[in-house]
Formats: sequence, structure tokens, C-alpha cells
Amino acid sequence: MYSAACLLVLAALSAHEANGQAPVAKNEANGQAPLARKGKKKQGQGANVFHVDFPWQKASKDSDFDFYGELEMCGGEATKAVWPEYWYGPDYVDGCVDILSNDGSAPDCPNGYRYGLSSQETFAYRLPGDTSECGSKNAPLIRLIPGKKYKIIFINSTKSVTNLHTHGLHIDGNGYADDAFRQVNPGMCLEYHWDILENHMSGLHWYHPHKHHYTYETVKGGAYGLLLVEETKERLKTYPKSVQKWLDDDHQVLLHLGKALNPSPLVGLGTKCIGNIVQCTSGRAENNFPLCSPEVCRPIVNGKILETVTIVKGEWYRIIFANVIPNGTGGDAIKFFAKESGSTEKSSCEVLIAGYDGVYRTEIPRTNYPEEVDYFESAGASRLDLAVRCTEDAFVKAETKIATPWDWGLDDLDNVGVVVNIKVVEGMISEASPWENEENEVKWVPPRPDYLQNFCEMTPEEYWTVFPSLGGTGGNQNNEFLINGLPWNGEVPLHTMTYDKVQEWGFIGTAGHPDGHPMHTHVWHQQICGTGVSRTDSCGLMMEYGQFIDNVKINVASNDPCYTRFKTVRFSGKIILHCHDLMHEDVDMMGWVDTVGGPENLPPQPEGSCDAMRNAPKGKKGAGKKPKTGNGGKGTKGKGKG
Ligand SMILES: [Cu+2]
Repeated sequence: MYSAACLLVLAALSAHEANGQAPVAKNEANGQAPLARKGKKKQGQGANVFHVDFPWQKASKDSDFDFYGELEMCGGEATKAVWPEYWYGPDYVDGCVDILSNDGSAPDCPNGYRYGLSSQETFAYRLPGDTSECGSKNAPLIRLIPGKKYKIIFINSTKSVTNLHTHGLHIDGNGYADDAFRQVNPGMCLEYHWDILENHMSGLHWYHPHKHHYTYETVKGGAYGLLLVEETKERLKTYPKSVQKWLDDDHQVLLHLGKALNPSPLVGLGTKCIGNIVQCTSGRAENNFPLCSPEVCRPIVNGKILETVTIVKGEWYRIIFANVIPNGTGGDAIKFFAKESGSTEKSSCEVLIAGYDGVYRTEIPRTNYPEEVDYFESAGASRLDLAVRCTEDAFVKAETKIATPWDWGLDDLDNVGVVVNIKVVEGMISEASPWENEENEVKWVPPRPDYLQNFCEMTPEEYWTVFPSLGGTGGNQNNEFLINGLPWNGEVPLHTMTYDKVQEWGFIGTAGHPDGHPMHTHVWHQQICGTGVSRTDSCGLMMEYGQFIDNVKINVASNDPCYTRFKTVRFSGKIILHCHDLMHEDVDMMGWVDTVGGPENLPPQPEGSCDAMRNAPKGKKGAGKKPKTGNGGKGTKGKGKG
């Protein structure tokens, strides 16, 4: 047991740093009443009550790693997504039209609606040895500490080929790291090395499968989890006292938003299937359409229909939303209300933005809101970092921004369900605050690492235009999913950059349905540096000028392009970019960019037997010998095609 004074310090550190041991799962995090952390007297609750920590093991002193662990992905057999068969099914008849859009002038498509070959398989992450039903628990929360090296053995116990992507993490896109060209077959293992930079910014990211043609199937099946890069104690010490307290575990609430797309043992939704099509037990389509596609099911949070967050009246908390929308480019919104339904009354909460996509805002908190207060937009793979203080109970709703035939839209106050109940209780107010000095309105200015400098004020050295689009003529069945006119090609990069140069990319066509495709780029976050209308404009509500994001979505197509900048520091070789409608990605709206002139890279490291990896010395770089050289910094020409 730590002393009370010690606890204040330790609270901000992860268990694996604080005591060098494997942290013990704090409670039954999944789908049950939140409990306080063991041994801590606390008011309100923090991140750990909702997510079980991944149990890192400390590596031996002579190891190349600081920590190691094993993560398993369980699940069934995913259908390979190839256009148009995946969408229309095997019985597709030329000229047929989806039920929803058919005006009677054409035959209905045989499978009624869409996703004709979609499997309704469940996929999930769990710890090896867990014998509970696959998908009946949330994925473990993987905590990472800057400056530490991690080795993870990733076990594929699904019936599908897959891999593991660390969305938002600033690590290498090659070799053993975040290389989505890698793949692992059923029963085999992949070894991942995550070297978290000493200056990696603290923030929330997430992990999910990224195997081409199978990403959508596996993510919609439930395979996604949270990655939290923590503050180091050294860095934390340099922050204002108020901020240190605000950033500690007891003030931090992680909410993983998603959609219940498959019959899920976690939430018990969508349990009725007709052929390949789910009949939702909740959500709009239940009332209007007898058959509905998997995408219609309702929003969920932390794998549940409703999460309850208990906070102390008048105390500042940090609430981070991570949003996972496997399919759909329309965009979501999150809003805080005073009433559960039927009222637009504003909540009592002050809700101020502290960061986007796992990167702190340049100044915290954001106080200038040209848009509606308490209303936040989110792309389907974005994180929203909020400072929240309430005096009365509040209700959070999350839905598509506007109504569609299969979604209610956030304005439908009666039908859109609450995803988060914020329950306010009496208690002691601490010094916790997102402000450096709230009384004098002094904002906190977080330190910025080299890869997150203010590139908007620098002169770009290289330029590129990114333009996702649909090609093909003669109906949806002939759609081609393209970036800069090209479908996915693992052998040829879409673009080549020089190492250590400031890049400017102009994104055209990211406005979301029906005008475009939100684009995610791996490895480097992008700073938003204006639009085609003005070089000092934001690209949208949560695409704020000067801030960093990892998923570009402009508000309206007429403002194109959305200009972003970043610098090709530290990593060379390939980075992948793609539409974050994962189905579009699977059917080839994906490409890669090569970075030359930097450090040498390893080629994509192959799968191996799990036993061989396990039997390698603990914490050592195990199975799969490192080749002596890369390919001269030219990046790794992919072997992972399709
Ligand atoms: Cu798209």
C-alpha cells in the first residue's frame, strides 16, 4: 500500500511504470457497474473503471525491450471484401437497385439491401488463456510510456488472415512496427515492436486490424481497443500543478464510441439475422424497414448501450471520446444535454476542447467556439479530448450529424438514445484544472515535440495533392475506389517524399457523404493549415486551424482543399493513407507514400509460429532474425499486396 501522499503522484503513472510489475485488472470492467479502484478512496471515477489494463510484463535487464506481452485476436472467418460482390452479394442482378433508393423503376436487388456477402462474425481482442466467449469483453486498454520499448506477440486465433495497426501512434511504418503490409494467418503469430519515443506526446489512440480486404469485416465485428500514451513523471513535473491533477487517472474518463454492427455477445444487439442481413433490435431501421443492413445499429460506448460516469459537482475532469465508425463517411456528432430526451436544453456542464486525435491543443483549454456550444463533430476514427465540469446530471448523445434512412441523426431528440449518463455527486473540489491558472485565465501551453511543431508558420519544402474519388460509370456496381485516380497497389507508391522536409498536402474530396471520403494517414499527424478559401481557415468544426489530426475531413466540398503540413522526421520508408470508411479502404481506396533519404528500414517482418516466438528469450528480439540491411532508405517495396 502506498501512502496517501504517494498516491497523488502515482495516480498519474501507469501501474507498469510505478511498480515495475504486471498490473492487475482493476475490476470487472466489461458491462458491469463501475467500481472504485482497489485500495483507493476516491470520488467520481477514472479511466480504469471502464477498461482492463493490458498486463505488460517487465523484461529482464539485458533485454532489448522494457516490457513485453501477448495479445490475442479471436473471431470467425471474415469475408474478403471485393467490389461489387461484397456489397451486392452473389445473386447480384445487373440493374437492380437497393430497396432504400428504389423508386420502383428497377427490380430490387436479390439480397434486399446491401452487404450481400457480409459475414456476421464476431472479432475481438483478449488476453491469451481467456476462455470466455470471444467478444464478450472489451479489448484491454494498452498503456504505453514514452521512452519505453515494447514487444508484443500478436496471436491470431481467428479463422481469418489479419494484422495489428496502432492508429495514431507515432512509430515506424516498417519492419516490426506499424506496417499494415504484414499479415498473420490463423494459428500463427506476428511479433510487434513498439518503440515509444521519449518525446511522444501523451494522448489516446486505438488499435484495430488493418489487413487489406478484411479490415471492415474485422472492425465491424468488434476488433478495436484503446491505446493510451501516458505522461512520464519527469514531463508531468514540468506541468502546472492544476494540470498535473487534471491529468491523473482519477480525473480521466475514456469512452470508446462505436456502432453495434454485428450480433455481439457484449451488448446483445442485432441478434436476429435473416440470411446475411441483421435485423436490428434497436436503431432506426427496426421501425421503418423490415430488413436492415448491419450499419443501422445503434451507437454503443465501451461495448455497452449506456455508460454511467460519476463525477464530483464543480470538479474538472478529462473525458476523451474515441469514435469508431467502420463504415459511412457522413460524420458523427456528440452533444451534451440537460434532459434525457425531447429537450434541447443545454447541460449544466462546461465542456472545453483540450485536444484532437491524441494530440494536445496548442493551448488548453480552447475558449473560442464560433459554432454551437457543447456540440462536437467527429470523424469515424477521431478522438476528442475534453475538459468537462458539471453542476448537475447531464446526458450525452452521439449519432450521425444528420438523419439518413438508416440513422436517426442527432437532432431527433426523442429517438436518439443517451450513450453516456453523467451523474453528478457532492464531494471535495481539488485544484484539478485544464487551465494553468483558471482565475487569471492563463491557459496551459503543453510542450511540443519535434514532429508536432508549428509547420503552418514554416515554408513547405515539398507538396502533394491527395484526391480520393469514385471512378467508373454505369451504376454502383461499376464503382472504382481510387486515390489520385489509382486503386491500391502494394508495389508502387502514390508519392515519394524526402526525409526531414516540411510537407504540405492538399486534400481534395474529404467532405464525407455524399461529397467525399475522410482520409487517414499513418505515422505522422497532420497540422491543419488552411483551406482553398483561406490559408488561415479551419477545415471544419473539429478540424481546427493550427491543430494536429490524423483523419482529414473538410466541412464542405466547396472549401477544398484542406491543407495540412507535417515534417518527415525520424521515420523513412512507407506510410499508408486511406479512406477511413473501412469498406472503401478494403475495396482499394488506399495507397502508400515512400519517404527516402532517411534511416534504413527493415522489410515487413513475416509471421511465425507462436511457440517459436514464445520460446525466444523473454523480452529478447525473438523469432525472425533481423536482416542486416534495409534497402538503402528507399523504403520497403511491399510484399503485402492484397
Ligand atoms: Cu471513402
